[in-house]
Amino acid sequence: MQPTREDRFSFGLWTVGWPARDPFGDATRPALDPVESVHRLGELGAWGVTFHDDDVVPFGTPPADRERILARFRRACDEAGVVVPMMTTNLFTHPVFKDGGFTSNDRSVRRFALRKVLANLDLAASLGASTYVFWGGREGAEVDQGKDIRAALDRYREGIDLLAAYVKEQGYGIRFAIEPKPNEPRGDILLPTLGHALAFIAELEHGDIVGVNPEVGHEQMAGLNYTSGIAQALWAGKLFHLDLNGQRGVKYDQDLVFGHGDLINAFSLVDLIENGAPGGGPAYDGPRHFDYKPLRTEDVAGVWDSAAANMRTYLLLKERAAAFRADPEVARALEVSGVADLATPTLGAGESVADLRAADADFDADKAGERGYGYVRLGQLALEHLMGAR
Ligand SMILES: [Mn+2]
Repeated sequence: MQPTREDRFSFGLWTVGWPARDPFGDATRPALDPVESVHRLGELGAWGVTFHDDDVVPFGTPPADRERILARFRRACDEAGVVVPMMTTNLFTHPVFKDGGFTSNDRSVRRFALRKVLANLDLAASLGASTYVFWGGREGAEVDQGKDIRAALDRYREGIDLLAAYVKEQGYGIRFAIEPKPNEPRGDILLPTLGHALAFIAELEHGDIVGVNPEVGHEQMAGLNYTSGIAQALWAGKLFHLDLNGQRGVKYDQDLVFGHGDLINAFSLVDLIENGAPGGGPAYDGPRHFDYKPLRTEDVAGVWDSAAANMRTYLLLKERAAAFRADPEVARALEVSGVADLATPTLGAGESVADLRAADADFDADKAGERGYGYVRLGQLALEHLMGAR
């Protein structure tokens, strides 16, 4: 179960680097040097690190210091054999962003936010990142009367389209991934779910290079099925990145270790992305990115234990999912449930509405209604493989 670079595991520097300050208490751990985090993650078997601009170069750093900090960081990545597959912007910590970045009611703030992203896009391209994430944690409101949501979506679209056009002009080869979240830190956040984000992307001028970065906990905070949402993102050709973690039900954003929440859903997720391509094999070949927080109760040794736990859980689920797929009893149960039958188009080739109306005269609704679909048996087989009982 030793992770390798081929597993494409990546971590946000803000995850292991979180000093565990929360709204009720002070930091319980020292701040980590990003250079140390790069080395430690590389030793644990991670393939990549990701970061917000301010995670590596603190907000307001003078240009000369910025270059020195970045040179040291690049050297650490080279030495550790770790790549930077994704980058993002912090448009939420500084007080200037309290009413949002792209959708602040203050136009001067919106213009500043765009300049901050532009600068970091240049850095992302120079570090070889191929994905740029947009999590709009402050793009939202608490007071319905205080935010014109239609105007906010106009400004959101204006911002994303401007930045996407810039990336195309520069030939950076970067794709954008929008990360939905229903609430926290704002009372209500724009693009609260994966579905809202997909609908927004369809309205963009440069939507061809814009997809989604769904996070386990964020969808589950809205009571939604993460695996099902990921399947729709794949169906739409928009799964550009994903954030793995754990969440236990509809409550604040827990950012638990992957699998330390809804484990059954984590199992179906790994099965989908590893084995869900038509005919089998991985349905998603992008980074397996962990966006979690080591518990506030952990010391620095516990931070690295928790980082390793994410990867180990993923690999165990991958192994269990392979066993599930290889089990002949599972194959029989899938057949009883008619899972593969859903791939057959409902109308035959060339069949018209008139043909449809005329056909199946002997269809007996009462008889068809008697069929059992055997889903409980299928679910139990999945559970037993997950538990190592088969
Ligand atoms: Mn989260």
